[in-house]
Amino acid sequence: MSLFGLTSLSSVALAGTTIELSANDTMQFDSKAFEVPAGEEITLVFTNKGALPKAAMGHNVVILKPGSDVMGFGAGAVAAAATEYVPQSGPLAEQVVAYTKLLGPGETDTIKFKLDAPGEYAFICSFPGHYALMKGIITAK
Ligand SMILES: [Cu+2]
Repeated sequence: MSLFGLTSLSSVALAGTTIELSANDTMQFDSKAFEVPAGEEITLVFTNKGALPKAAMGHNVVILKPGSDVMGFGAGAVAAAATEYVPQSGPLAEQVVAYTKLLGPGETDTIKFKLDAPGEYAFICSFPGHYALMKGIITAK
């Protein structure tokens, strides 16, 4: 293989897959469906583009395992206020694959994770009352 070929391959591998997602003051994610390669590192860059205070309109991204009870998780996560509405123990915590910080206006958080098995991974904002509108699917293939 040529030197050029090797260089190209390594730059592709280093780049990985990056997902950019934002949320706003009307309780909406700007995208609700992503497709990513299973088993590879995914970088998620999440931004809260709103202006309302975090206590009133905070947003996060919580990625759940395939088959999770998304509505049940959203309802139960309300009790985890001390950990930014992401349960850290028990059956709800076991459904979590990855999550961002809870963001106030203008804030960004970047996380890296892998979705090892092909499947449909739901993502939601777990701020109280947001999960009914703020949800989507990441499909790993
Ligand atoms: Cu939200």
